[in-house]
Amino acid sequence: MATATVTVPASTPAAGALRRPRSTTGIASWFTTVDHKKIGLLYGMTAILFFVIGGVEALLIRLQLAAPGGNILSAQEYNTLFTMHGTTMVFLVVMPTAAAVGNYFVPLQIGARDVAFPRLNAYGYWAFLAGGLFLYSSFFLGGAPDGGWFGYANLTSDYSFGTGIDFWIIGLIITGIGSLTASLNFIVTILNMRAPGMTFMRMPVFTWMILVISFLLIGAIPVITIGLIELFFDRNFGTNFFNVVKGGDPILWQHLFWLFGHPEVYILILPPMGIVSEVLPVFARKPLFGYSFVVFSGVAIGFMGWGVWAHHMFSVGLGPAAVTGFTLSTMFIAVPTGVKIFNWMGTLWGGSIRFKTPMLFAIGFVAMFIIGGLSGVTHGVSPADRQQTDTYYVVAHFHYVLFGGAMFGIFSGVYYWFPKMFGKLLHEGLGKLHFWLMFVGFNLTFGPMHVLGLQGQPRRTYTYPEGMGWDFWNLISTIGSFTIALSIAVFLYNIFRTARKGEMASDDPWDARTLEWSISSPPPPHNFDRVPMVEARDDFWHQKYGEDNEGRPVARVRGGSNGDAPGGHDEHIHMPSPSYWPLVSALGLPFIGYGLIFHWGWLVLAGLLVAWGIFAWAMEPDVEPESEPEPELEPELEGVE
Ligand code: HEM
Ligand SMILES: [Cu+2]
Repeated sequence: MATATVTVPASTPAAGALRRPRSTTGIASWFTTVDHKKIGLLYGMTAILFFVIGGVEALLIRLQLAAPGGNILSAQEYNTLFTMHGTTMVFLVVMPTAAAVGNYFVPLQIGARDVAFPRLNAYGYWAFLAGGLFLYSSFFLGGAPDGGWFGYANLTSDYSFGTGIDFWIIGLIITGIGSLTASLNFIVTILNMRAPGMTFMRMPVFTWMILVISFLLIGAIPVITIGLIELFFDRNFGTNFFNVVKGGDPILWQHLFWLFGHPEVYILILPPMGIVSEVLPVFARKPLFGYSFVVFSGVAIGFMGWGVWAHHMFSVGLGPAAVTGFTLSTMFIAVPTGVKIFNWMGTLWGGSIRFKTPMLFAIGFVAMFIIGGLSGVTHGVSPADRQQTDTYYVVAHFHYVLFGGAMFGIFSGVYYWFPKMFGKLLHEGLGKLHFWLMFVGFNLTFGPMHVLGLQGQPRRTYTYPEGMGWDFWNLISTIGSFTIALSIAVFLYNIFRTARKGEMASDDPWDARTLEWSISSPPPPHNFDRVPMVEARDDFWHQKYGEDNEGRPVARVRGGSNGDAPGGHDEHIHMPSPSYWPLVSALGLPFIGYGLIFHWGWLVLAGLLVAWGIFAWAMEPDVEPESEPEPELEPELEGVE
């Protein structure tokens, strides 16, 4: 096997810059990695941790509401818990999960060796982690935020005390920096680093959805960041953006938040929709029905999602013209969503379906999302929304789309891609147990909330009196939430058991369709020994199967995966090198935050720290990681590290 030759750029390290770490193995390598696969795993593990934390917060809320007159939590504790639960699930679980799966699989799906900006990619992860830890440090530094996940001003400006809301503001700004850098990376990678022949209309749907949400993030994060900065100024520097007494306008905050917030819900749901569009064809053994319709309805949702934000404000008095306009735009956006659902049904229709765990979660996604979508349409009818807004009917709606939708889709992806990432299959029996416990638990938790909401139970209210007729369904809902918890325990046990004694997986255990299955499980650090030449949509499927006269797949004779591919290795394989500086630079962000909230000294220190990291990052030389075969260097370069 020919060894790859690698040229080392003739730059010499700047004085004072740390020599770049070379090792890509061992614990330390996780802090310096710029490998998209490892960064994907870091995002994934962190998101699972925050999911468990957000889940425990939800269980405490449900315990408090299990019966009238609950006294497990005080009103203040209850406010803090639903604020942290909602904020955690949205910003620290569902959003980073898209970054996790996107980081690991987008380069593999388009035939690339890494993302366009590997160090910026690492920086994005560390900024996300720094923002999450910063937010949670508020529990130990004066109290966590209590103003709800959408932090309406003036509640969060004039009527909230302590520093909790400041932590919420700065924490979201820091995670926002992480989201922006990740999005920039995805856009440049997907537009510039596709393998030859990987045209846009051959790109897997999941990669398409990551492209759409990356543009949504580039548009939406600045909007919320402006609002957050204005809110911080109102709280700390005496400005009056939202102070109506001084000529400000609290409704401005709502416009800013939901102009971000509604595209945000598509940022949450489009990646799981992309995952489901990958899983359904594989387990129905049929190509995705209406591929281009699924892709372009996602793009359409990306555009239309900017025109509906005020449907969250039907009750604030925008006036009949505005309310009518947003009612219509909200109805219209149901159309591209519906198109996707019918195309998924079309994919299942007539397929030879294998009910493996990834497929169960994908079908669960479609079913639960339809329920969430339909209640969403009822919210769009503005007079009806007057009855529904701020009640448990709304809580039911967004859990059907964000849990029944997003989380079910995410779990489908975990069971589907786990063997590719780790070379082992999650236990199928435990997977099915996880699915059914979660499916039943989920519907027991959130189904009754539709009834409670229409019976008038308000959200965000820490207790309720007897005699309201809400007791039975609240108890059922709480039992349901603990059933969900049990299902998650089964899932975590499955991971633990598989790590210890799981069944080994082949490179293509599901007989799948896309490029990531054409290489080994787990993939080598450089992904592809030879950059693939793509000739069709579902290229890997067409590498494996031709068609007989009736269009039925006929297996082709092929070599093994990757290394056995005809033609072996590419001559030259350049891989990005590990670096400390993304971590160091990101670490400075929370210090700035603490400096702003408590003391100016901190700010100076943190500023220095950040500045230093970026300088060294820019100046550090480009060297090859240790894992690469030793290059035959040109003699005159000997001894230059
Ligand atoms: C693990 C199971 C879960 C349970 C039992 C649960 C339960 C609840 C409950 C009872 C509330 C309402 C609190 C109130 O208004 O009084 C709530 C709020 C919320 N939940 Fe969940 N939830 C779960 C998972 C999720 C997931 C996966 C998401 C996904 C993004 C999510 C997002 C939210 C949001 C955004 C709020 C609104 C918080 C606020 O009002 O500020 N939840 N949850
Ligand atoms: Cu909305």
